[in-house]
Amino acid sequence: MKVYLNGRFVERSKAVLSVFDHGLLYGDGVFEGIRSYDGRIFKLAEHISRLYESAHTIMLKIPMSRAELADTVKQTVRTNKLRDAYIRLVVTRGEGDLGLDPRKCARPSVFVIADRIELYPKQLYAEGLTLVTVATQRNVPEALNPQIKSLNYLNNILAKLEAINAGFDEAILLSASGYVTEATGENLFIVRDRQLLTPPPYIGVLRGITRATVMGLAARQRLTVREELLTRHDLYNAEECFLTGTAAEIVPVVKIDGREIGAGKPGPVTKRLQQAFHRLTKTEGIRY
Ligand code: PXG
Repeated sequence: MKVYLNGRFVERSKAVLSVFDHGLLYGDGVFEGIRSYDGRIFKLAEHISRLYESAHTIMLKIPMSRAELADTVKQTVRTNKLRDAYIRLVVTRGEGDLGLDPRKCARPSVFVIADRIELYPKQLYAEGLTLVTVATQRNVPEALNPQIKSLNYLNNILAKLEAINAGFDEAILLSASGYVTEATGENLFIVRDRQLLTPPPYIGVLRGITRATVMGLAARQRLTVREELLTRHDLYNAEECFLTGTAAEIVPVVKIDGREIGAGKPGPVTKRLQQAFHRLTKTEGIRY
């Protein structure tokens, strides 16, 4: 495997950063997770834009243009001869001294990894997930806005640990006032009366690229799509529920906190959206 690192392609074992990199010392950096399907990178422009937005907010200047970065991503997948890939794009503050002042870091580090995707077991998509709401609350936007896709994912990891300790694969995080936000790396949707509902970004969820894609597909299937505050009660009494994310795609959810959702198996709306999503991934992406 060859990794792009600061202007060069290097072997995996040589793809190393300094222990003084503030990405490591402070989680000071931003990232994107992208996928390619059958030789096409899905939503590349959207991922690049979101990376630049995250970087802009933390005042991190990415040392290359958007076009150069997009080309680098394509080249990384090509170099590794992958047609179906999971791509990790990371920009860190770079090497500095001890002390969190970002001005001490001379230049950001940029790296791109393209690897095989580890698909979740097929069974999971066929049978659906069992989720649990956890005590760890989602970061409040006023403290650390979830729109910043930063290297600080401890909020999500703490929630994931809680779910694992309780014997579940995935967690649902609530806001400080108890509204539903999202899973640890996926957005959440429910179906009710031909309506597709998902929490609004201001409650503290990432505006997922898969989320936006699914909202578009749903509108084309003449479902009403709305961003709405959701409670746990709303989840328990939904007809269907699913999660969306670059890695997970669309995963049905069949049980939450011991309550069966709908018929307790993946529902028709979820299945139709999964089909439409898979068609789109095969036709829409940027060739490389
Ligand atoms: N919420 C959070 C908190 C995320 O981190 C999503 C929702 C879904 O967004 P997209 O744009 O992917 O539809 C994410 C995405 C990983 C990994 O390696 C995590 C994400 C994406 C890719 C990989 O765990 N998070």
